[in-house]
Amino acid sequence: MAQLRQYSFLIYCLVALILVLAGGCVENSPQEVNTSGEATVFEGQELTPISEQRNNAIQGTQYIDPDTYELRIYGLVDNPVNLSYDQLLAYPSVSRFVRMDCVEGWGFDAKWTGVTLNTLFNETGINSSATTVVFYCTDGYSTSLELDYLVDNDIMLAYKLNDITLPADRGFPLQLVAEDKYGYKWAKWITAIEVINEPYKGYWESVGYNNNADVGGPAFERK
Ligand SMILES: Nc1nc2c(c(=O)[nH]1)N[C@H]1C(S)=C(S)[C@@H](COP(=O)(O)O)O[C@H]1N2
Ligand SMILES: [Mo]
Repeated sequence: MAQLRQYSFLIYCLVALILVLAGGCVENSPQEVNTSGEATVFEGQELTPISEQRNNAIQGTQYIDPDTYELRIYGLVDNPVNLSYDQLLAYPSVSRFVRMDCVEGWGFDAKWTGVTLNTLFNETGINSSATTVVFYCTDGYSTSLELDYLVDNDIMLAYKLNDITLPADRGFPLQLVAEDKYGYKWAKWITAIEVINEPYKGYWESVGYNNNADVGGPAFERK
């Protein structure tokens, strides 16, 4: 009888120990955010604080009302769509550590959260003749990328930066996270996405910037 009591006491101790250890594990994960709730580390990599990230815009900051905002996807698709801000947020989200490099030589490391174009293209369907995707923005800016690049790299439209809702000067509601491409492919304040079947030169590309825009590659198109 005494032996049985001893035995159950041992089990009790073991369970208590497991609970304490499990609790410790949860508490062990550090608070990797700053005072404004901004993420400072993601996947073990240090993030540039938003306050230290530069920005660039041809016409200054655009202010978009999320209540009336619509993202239109049209062109060589089976079902054109108009998506509200809330609809965009309702899709499954992805988060990634991605560095942005402007062709002028500055850049920053950030955590980006958003919806992938593949998720949206899954909804619209894509015509088999499509080759190119054009992004149009409220400031008159535009740029394009090859469909294969966007699909193969599962490129996202970000609505959060370092866990913070994308600030107005950074492209609210959406900035394209064009991984491994120069900053001028990272369209901000996107309101329309057109799928076409020929090359397209955007704002900077039409004055000579390389339409390929691979980071590390030539900044200008060869004459
Ligand atoms: N709509 C719009 N998107 C834009 C631009 C712009 O002027 N208008 N500038 C581009 C350039 S040249 C760069 S380097 C990046 C800078 O992004 P950031 O302001 O978020 O740092 O935005 C790109 N996207
Ligand atoms: Mo840029």
